[in-house]
Formats: sequence, structure tokens, C-alpha cells
Amino acid sequence: MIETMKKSNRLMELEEKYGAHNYHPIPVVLEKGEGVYVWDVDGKKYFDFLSAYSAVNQGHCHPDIVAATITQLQKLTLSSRAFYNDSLGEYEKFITQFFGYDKVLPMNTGAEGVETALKMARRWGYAKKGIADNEAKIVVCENNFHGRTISIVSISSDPDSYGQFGPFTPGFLKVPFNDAEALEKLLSSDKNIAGFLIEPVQGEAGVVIPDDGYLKKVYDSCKKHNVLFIADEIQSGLGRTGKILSCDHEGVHPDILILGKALSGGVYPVSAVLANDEIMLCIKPGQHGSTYGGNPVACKAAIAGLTVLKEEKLAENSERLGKILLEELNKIKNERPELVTAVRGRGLFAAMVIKEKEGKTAWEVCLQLAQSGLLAKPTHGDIIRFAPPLVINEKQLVDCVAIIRKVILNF
Ligand code: IF1
Repeated sequence: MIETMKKSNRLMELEEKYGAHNYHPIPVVLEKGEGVYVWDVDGKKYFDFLSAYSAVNQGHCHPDIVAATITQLQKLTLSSRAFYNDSLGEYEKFITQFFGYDKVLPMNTGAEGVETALKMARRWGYAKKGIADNEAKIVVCENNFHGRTISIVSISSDPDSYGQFGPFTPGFLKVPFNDAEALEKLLSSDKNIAGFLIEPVQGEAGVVIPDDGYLKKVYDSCKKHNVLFIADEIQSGLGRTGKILSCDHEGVHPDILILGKALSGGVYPVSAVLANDEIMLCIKPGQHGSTYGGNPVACKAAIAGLTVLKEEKLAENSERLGKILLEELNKIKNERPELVTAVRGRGLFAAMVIKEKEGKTAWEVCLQLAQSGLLAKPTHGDIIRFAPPLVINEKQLVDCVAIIRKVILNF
């Protein structure tokens, strides 16, 4: 035991000494993942209830995704877009038909996908809506999280995200999330608005779910005022909330759809921006791109990731087990109402709000969960996000709820 603890400590010290201090991880050093489980360097097994922020919806190291990726890795890893490659066209056809769009612009990280969508919306605003050059505006929601680039933190409400990173990118307006009237009022008052960017469920804000009908109302406002509805489904999509996309709960088909994270099941960075020709073709050759965007490995990983999502009916599993998870978390809340002040969730995307107790916060709860074999991490200090891989089965979920209940009842 001492020997292995030394290994964990040695590895954490290496990160402390040689790595940027841009994270404060839960003190667990992982070395293996399979399905809903991860193991640390001491051989301790955990349920992963964060899923790498919803990037491993298909479970850790899904064999089909790993196999498809390894095969391509041994053939051609990167052609660059200076040339064609034998994977990109097949992938583009696959993903555009999967989600019902004319075209896709392939990128790598979620933030790159969001930046691409912002540029695409601005370009459409000038080319199609007739907005004067450099006057296009994009509306975002308070308490959003869309990534960490300068333009994206320019629209953040979180000082930890934007503080001391100015000056900020202009051309953005904010409305409260879940307030359709506020958006309608703003869109009625300003003709230079090209797009409205939204997370259909706000992840980092703490799994904030809008009222039923909100997405449809804001979508209709966008249609009424010729504004693009841009859905960031990087965290809320790909089965996480019980549908393939969170927008599917209200039958909303975004004008621009941004995907990332679980697109490749956590095996390889892949993001995608989907839109129809009227929007997509506003960007001409040489006006946007990326070295790795659309590389053959990413294409194969994403085809496998989406195939697993559909064939293993992960959205359906998320919807069914999400109902059980929410019901059980509410029971735990009712047993400790002074500690658990709120519970919310949609599909296997849930959150529990913890009231500080004698100086002990959600962080301490997560440390005790880790000791009990379940990994989760708080956001914004008091909110614990519960988001297991969507391959979890009912028995495993029951075991996880038992761990959460034990820790909360003894906290
Ligand atoms: C970190 C948060 C989650 C996202 C949505 C775009 C992106 C993300 C809805 C950007 C990324 C990640 C980033 C990672 C931790 C995690 C996160 F805590 F930061 F906010 F999930 F909630 N849109 N979210 O959730 O995608 O560029 O990272 O691929 O930065 O700490 P990315």
C-alpha cells in the first residue's frame, strides 16, 4: 500500500513540478479505463461518474472505436487538407445523413467547433442577411460555457474564465438562459444580430435544464427575426440527456449544430460543425480550416463513435436509467434536505447541489465518493455533476446510487 501510494504521490508531484497549474484535480491518478470503470495506479477500481465531461458516453476504451482508430493509425494518420484522403468524404456523408444536414466542417476540439460556428454565423450575416461589414452581433446566454479561447471567454459570465484575459472580442450580447421573452425583445430591437448560441442544457453552470417549451420558443424567435439558431451540443448531445441531441426533446433542428467530446468516444479529439448549404457555403476555399481538421483517424473514430451510439441505443439507455437516477437522487435529497439543497437532471446528466456544512463543501463530498469508489467533481463550488458513461446498466447504477447515498447520509 505504502509503495503504491508513493507512486500516486510521485506522479502528482511530477505534474505539480513540470505542468501548468491550470487545473485542481481530485487526487486520483488513473491508469486504466474500461466501460464505466477506471482504475488508479494503486489498482483501486472506480465508477466514472464524470465521463471525462461527457466525452466517454460510449464507455472508456470502447473496443469498436479503439479498433477502428488503431486500424487507421497504421494506415494514414494525417493527409492535411492540401490533398484529399480516402476517409473524409465517407465520414462527411455519414455524419451529415446521421444528423440531417447538407454539410459538415470538421475540426478537432469543442472550442474550435464553437469558434467555427461563430465565424460561420458572422459570415452568413454579411453574405445572406445583409448586415453591414463588422457589425454582426451574436447573442449568448448568461452562465454559458463554450470553451476557453479569447473570443469564447469574451462571452463568459464566469470571472474564472474571463478574468485578466482581456481585452475581449466585441460583437456579443447576453440574455438570461431560459427566458424566451428576453430573447424575443432583443431580436426585435436589433437587426444586426446574425445568430443565437445556446447550450440546450447548460453543463458547466451545473446541468441547468430549461423549462419545457423554451427551446422551441427561442427557435421560433430566431426564425421570426432571421437569426441563426446555433446549438452547442458538445456536452449535452450524443445521448447524454436521453435523446441523440438535447434539441430533440423539443423537435428543434438547429441551423448550426456543434458537436465534440463523445463524437469519438474519448479516443481522439474530434469536433464537427453541421449546417445546410445556404450557411456552410458562405465560407470559401482558404477562408477557414485546421491542420488536423478532418484527418483520417478522426473520421474513423467518429464513424465508430456514432455507430456505437446508435447500435447500442445509448440515448434510450440514458433516458431510461436517467429517470431512475433522478428519482434516487431525490430520495437522497429528502433524507438530507439540510445538506442537499437541489437535485436536477435529464437522462444520465444530473447534478446535486450541496450546502456547505461546518466548512465542508461539495469538494469534500467528492473526496469521500472517490474513497468509496465513485469519481465525480464539483462545479462552481457547490454543484456535483453526475454523468456516467451511457453504457451503464441498471445494476451498476443501483450500486452507484448506494455509494452516493452512503456518503451523503454519513457526511
Ligand atoms: C475545461 C468545463 C465542462 C463544453 C461545451 C464547448 C466546450 C466544452 C458545452 C469546449 C468543454 C470541458 C472543458 C474542460 C472541462 C469541461 C467543462 F468544466 F470546462 F466547463 F464539460 F463543463 N462547449 N467542456 O462543455 O470544448 O475545447 O474543451 O473540447 O476547459 O476545463 P473543448
